[in-house]
Amino acid sequence: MVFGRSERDRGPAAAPTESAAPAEPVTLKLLVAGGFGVGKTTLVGAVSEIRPLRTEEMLTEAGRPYDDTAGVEAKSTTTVVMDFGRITINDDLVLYLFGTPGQDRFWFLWDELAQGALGAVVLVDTRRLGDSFAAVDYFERRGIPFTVAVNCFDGAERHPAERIREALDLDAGVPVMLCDARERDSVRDVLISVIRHAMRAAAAEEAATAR
Ligand SMILES: Nc1nc2c(ncn2[C@@H]2O[C@H](COP(=O)(O)OP(=O)(O)O)[C@@H](O)[C@H]2O)c(=O)[nH]1
Ligand SMILES: [Mg+2]
Repeated sequence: MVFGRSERDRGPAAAPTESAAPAEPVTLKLLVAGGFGVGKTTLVGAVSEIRPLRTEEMLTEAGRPYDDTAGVEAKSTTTVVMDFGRITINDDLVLYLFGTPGQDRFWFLWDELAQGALGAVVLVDTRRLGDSFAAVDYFERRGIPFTVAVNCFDGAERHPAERIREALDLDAGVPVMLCDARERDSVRDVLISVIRHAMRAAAAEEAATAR
């Protein structure tokens, strides 16, 4: 897949430290993952400057046995392939967001989406925490840096970030934030956290290999 970085021909996962042509912003790719109905499509839509490209389909009767809508009764569409959006952080940095499909039967698409990604957001809903285990596991296994963002749904009990960290058995370095996937500034903070975390992880890796 070639998005954003295609014109520059700088290869996948262009690091922000690489010198880009003057006045050309660096483009980075981030993934947005998490369980079904956790707010991925909402998050991408809240920050995207372009009309988010969505491949939503009405949940069909045929899909019902597979699409676990328990607890998300209001949800009538599902993202079949992915959400796609863009946000300009500043003159030097543009992010492309890819929302991963939430349903288990689309796991085969993840490896394709993950190519060249700098990092990821794992969105969680505290009422259905287990639904995001698979996403945490996926990024841990592949060494892709991620921030866990708790989407604070109305009516959901608020838990301190440390409780979420314990429940998801996260490494101490993984940032955990509370957010509102509908709010642009809130989502922006989460995305900046992913970038900072990914840069720290890259620096730590570099230091380790230099030893
Ligand atoms: N109250 C509230 N509702 C939300 C929030 N984020 C998403 N929703 C709603 O939850 C439902 C599922 O969100 P969606 O973005 O489609 O989830 P996805 O399956 O992860 O893409 C939709 O009806 C959203 O409007 C939030 O932060 N607060
Ligand atoms: Mg969706």
